[in-house]
Amino acid sequence: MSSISLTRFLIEEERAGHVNPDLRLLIEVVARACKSISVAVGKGALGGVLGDVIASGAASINVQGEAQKKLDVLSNEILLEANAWGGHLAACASEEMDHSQPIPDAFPRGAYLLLFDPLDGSSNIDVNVSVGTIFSVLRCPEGVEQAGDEHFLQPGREQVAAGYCIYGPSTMLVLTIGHGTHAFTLDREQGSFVLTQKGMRVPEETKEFAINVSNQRHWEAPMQRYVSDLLAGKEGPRGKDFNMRWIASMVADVHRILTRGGIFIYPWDRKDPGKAGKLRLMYEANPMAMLVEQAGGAASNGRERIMDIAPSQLHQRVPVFLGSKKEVAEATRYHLEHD
Ligand code: AHM
Ligand code: MG
Repeated sequence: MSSISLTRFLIEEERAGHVNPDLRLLIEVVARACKSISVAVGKGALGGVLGDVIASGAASINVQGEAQKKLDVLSNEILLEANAWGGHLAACASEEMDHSQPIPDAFPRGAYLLLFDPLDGSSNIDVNVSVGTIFSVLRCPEGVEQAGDEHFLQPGREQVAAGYCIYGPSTMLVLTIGHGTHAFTLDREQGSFVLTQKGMRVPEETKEFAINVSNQRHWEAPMQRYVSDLLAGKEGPRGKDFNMRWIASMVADVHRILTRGGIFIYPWDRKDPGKAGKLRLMYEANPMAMLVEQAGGAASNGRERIMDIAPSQLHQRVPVFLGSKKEVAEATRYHLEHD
């Protein structure tokens, strides 16, 4: 059978009533922007894009309090520029920008809101390890003339599409429009994404976990107990040995989990209690939660379903437990039993 491009896949989904032309166009534009980011990432040192952004002799710090990489800024610009003129969006919000940005007056405004982490895992860029772009699409509430931050504050279950693009040995786009999670691989010669896995499934059980264990002393009690039971292996209460992986690029860790199962955890920790963990609800946790749930997995903050959390701030942080359904339920049980 001939290969199925992203364009053909989306047109067939439109015929099936799963997507409308505006959302289809939006996804195509995001995919096109990801191809440009993939080219920039792929050039590495030859493109002069590695390292931090330096302004007035010091590293430039973003709204998250983190040093910005040149590729963070470039990827953000690529996504904003690509999405400005299509007429399908009302506004964009990004990990790299303090506030959401409405579509410029020069262009027509559409019905959707786009959120993105333009280059997730960017601490890995300079060491040539996989990074990625994460995105989430919401509907702009009806009757809103000029969308602002408050219009983005919708629970994750309201997402109409979510995905990521991983820039690894191959570039892959993993997408959901609420009818399964599907993977496309970039054919670099043709310049198009080709469907390579329809209906990804996360195995319900796992023997693999992903966590930055260097933070262990800062975790709360049920988290300490959960991980020490995993580490106890066959001899412990879990009765089996677990393996551990941590890439420190959420996109790459989640991609592994969508491919072969596992649990990914970035828990709440005491280091910075006000921040509730490191990862951001709106453009990291929610889109990954939708992708994982659509593949038969689960996503929790340790107590409740991530996609049921009502956000109060655009850059809000949240503890994240996602992946194999039974293991996420197990980690959640440790927390609920403790409360
Ligand atoms: P970023 O969006 O600034 O790149 O931060 C998010 C990343 C995730 O991709 C990854 O899971 C996590 O930070 C790694 O954190 P740590 O450095 O604590 O291992
Ligand atoms: Mg990120």
